Amino acid sequence: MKFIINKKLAIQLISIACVTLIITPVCNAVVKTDDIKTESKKKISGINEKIEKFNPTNGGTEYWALLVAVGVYLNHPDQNRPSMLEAVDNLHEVLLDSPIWSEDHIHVLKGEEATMRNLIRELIWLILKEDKNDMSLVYITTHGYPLKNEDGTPIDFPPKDEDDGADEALIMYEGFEYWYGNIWDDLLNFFLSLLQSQGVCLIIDSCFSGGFNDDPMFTGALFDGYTAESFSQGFIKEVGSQGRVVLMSCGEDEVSWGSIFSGCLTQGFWGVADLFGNGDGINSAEEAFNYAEPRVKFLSGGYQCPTMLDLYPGEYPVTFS
Ligand SMILES: [Ca+2]
Ligand SMILES: [Ca+2]
Ligand SMILES: [Ca+2]
Ligand SMILES: [Ca+2]
Repeated sequence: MKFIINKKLAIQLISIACVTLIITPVCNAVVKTDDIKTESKKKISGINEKIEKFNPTNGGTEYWALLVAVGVYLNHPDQNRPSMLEAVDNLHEVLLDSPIWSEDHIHVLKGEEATMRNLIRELIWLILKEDKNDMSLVYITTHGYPLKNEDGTPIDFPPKDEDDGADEALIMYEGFEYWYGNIWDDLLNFFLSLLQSQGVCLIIDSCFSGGFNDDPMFTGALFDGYTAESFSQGFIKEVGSQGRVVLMSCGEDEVSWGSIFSGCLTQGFWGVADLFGNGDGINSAEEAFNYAEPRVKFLSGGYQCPTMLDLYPGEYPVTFS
């Protein structure tokens, strides 16, 4: 089991262990964790087999990631959130600790570089790189908000898909200055739907992130008669049937506090998710969410309830313990 970590992660893990002791409804939580660790170690012999199965150089499955943290905002320093920049670095580091990830398959966009223009450019990079036996992960953390007119009425751009009448948007570096500096859920979904990957994991840590629970496009009745090609004018190849899992830091009508959700997920991907999960040596997106959800609720005093849309068959592997 790969337990090479930096001090920051060690501190976070210790913190989460303390929280676990508080909120786990059993008094022998430490003993239980040790037992799970022992059990998990026994399975290390089988880990090579699993790595082989997901090995990019073996089965042709490559793992691609686009990690985005805005965290600073043009002419609006009061909105800056340094924790977002730390969160993306920690996630990046944890992914690289796992043998299925390589540096040249991960692009990180952060701070002043995290403009709308660069986001689109990087999404196109991802679309051009991946293919249908690959896995793609997109992580975005920034401020979020529901789209509204000046008079406060909600805006739902086509497709009209909002029960609450408002699409959700994410603020990029220039987004507090220029409305076109932001990306809304339909547009992000459009780009993600162009991915051929067999598995797509989208993680959003922002206020109102629960609104990013959209089904992939080009598969529902709404788009019958259309193909990705007719939208993109030949820009992209065919779109495969995509299994998607979306991890969102809160509900559609809630705010997110700090980077609690990102921190818990990253601890999960570091190895804790599988310890609290099925112990098969793989930290899946679903396990990381199940680990993070109660802890985020607790740490936010119940005001932040993470949500998940799981359209991925089985569990989406993110890292190996
Ligand atoms: Ca919409
Ligand atoms: Ca909405
Ligand atoms: Ca939405
Ligand atoms: Ca697992």
